[in-house]
Amino acid sequence: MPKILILNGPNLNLLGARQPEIYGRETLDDVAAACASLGTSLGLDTDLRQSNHEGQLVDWIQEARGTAAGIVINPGAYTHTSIAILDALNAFDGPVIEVHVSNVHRREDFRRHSYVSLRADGVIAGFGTEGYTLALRRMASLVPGAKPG
Ligand code: CA2
Repeated sequence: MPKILILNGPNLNLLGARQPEIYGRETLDDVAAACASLGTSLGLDTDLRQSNHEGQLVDWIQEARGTAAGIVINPGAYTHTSIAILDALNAFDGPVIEVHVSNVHRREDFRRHSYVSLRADGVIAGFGTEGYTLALRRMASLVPGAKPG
């Protein structure tokens, strides 16, 4: 089955633990389980990872060349700062979907700019953690060998 790498940046390990009014009550483990289950019905293997370190995220994106068919990424605050993550994504050939749990356009101005959006094939924001499964459904339409619903 084609593999989709689901990457998460800094502080997203705190999902479900703090600020539920912004980020909801689901944990990243809940997201991983929901993606794995949906992935099975879509014919996609999923691999969800989180790191607080920019270089680790860059390493995983580089590793995805040749091992993953697509990347779903919530880069956390690196969304707004990281040219390194943008460069790494530009070296990846498959589809890239950017996810934000919160509606970044209804928050501080600095959250409205995303380096990653310069590369992303699509952006999902403000749908809570459901954004990850929505991204996976879109991946099933974009990746050869999947079973779109
Ligand atoms: O809305 C998103 O998904 C963000 O990518 C989350 C980032 C933020 O810097 C982006 O602007 C938008 C922050 C992730 C922090 O996650 C937490 C989750 C629960 C509690 C505290 C932080």
